[in-house]
Amino acid sequence: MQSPYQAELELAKSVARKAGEIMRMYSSNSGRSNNSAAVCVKSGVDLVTEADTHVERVVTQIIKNAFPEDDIVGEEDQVEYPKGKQGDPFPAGRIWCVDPIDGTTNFVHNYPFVAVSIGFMNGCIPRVGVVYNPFTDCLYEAAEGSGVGTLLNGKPVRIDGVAASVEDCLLVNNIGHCRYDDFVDESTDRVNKWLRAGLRGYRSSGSAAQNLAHVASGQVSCYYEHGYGGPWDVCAGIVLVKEAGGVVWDAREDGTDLRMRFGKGSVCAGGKKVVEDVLRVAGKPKITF
Ligand code: LIP
Repeated sequence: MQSPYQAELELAKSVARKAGEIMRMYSSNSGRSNNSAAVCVKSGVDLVTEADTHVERVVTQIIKNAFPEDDIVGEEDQVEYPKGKQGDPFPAGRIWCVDPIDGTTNFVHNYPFVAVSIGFMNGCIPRVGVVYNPFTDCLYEAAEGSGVGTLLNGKPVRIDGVAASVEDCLLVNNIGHCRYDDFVDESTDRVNKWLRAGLRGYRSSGSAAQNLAHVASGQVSCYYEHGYGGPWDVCAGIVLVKEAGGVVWDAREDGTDLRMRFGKGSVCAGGKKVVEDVLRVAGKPKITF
């Protein structure tokens, strides 16, 4: 069986590998512990490098050449794209959602949780996802209706099918870029609650796309983030997790699939049972974006 989105999947994979070459080039040019890409601060602790904009330019050009009618949303704003305010739903057409370097802070520090994330959605639903980490050479791919689920370097993977509660859960939780008091307090209170409930293991990686890929392949049991940066962080990963047997819910609502919206969002992904328990222990977030 072939996915109805096979052409988009093939393009996403080749684009991701090209993006990876560029990322490695910036990284290997450096003799220092930090890589050679010039760094700018977008806001607060949110960084962007010349490598992010370079990768996004190349990726969007290749997609535009292959599918000239499609829209593209890229984190670094290199192209014309559908725009919306925080929380607005996406338009329903064919839209590519690209994060050229997810985990930019990690990239700057040569910390290897870094990935390019290429998602494709149609009718507001993510249909194709490719996440590629060029430093570990791991390529995760999935396309709706392919019949083969999620693949890691060509081999099928599944979510952690064992974890059912926080006590047997390896949880990855990013805290994002907000640094105001209420946000920091709410984020650390949540960590306290999980730990007091006997959480097996707590990790924080700095890359949403990498986290979703790790959930899809069962390398972590669950990923929670209240305040991820934007739809490009999660679009591809949603497909990876769902095709691997998991759920990707909006952490602000019970049992609701994460919808593709502009701006920051809130996510909890993993096997259904463990997601329910992680959300139960965390309680509802109060901060709104
Ligand atoms: C980052 C995410 C991370 C999240 C940050 C940010 P960037 O993306 O991957 O999970 O915590 O808020 O969105 O900025 O490195 O592409």
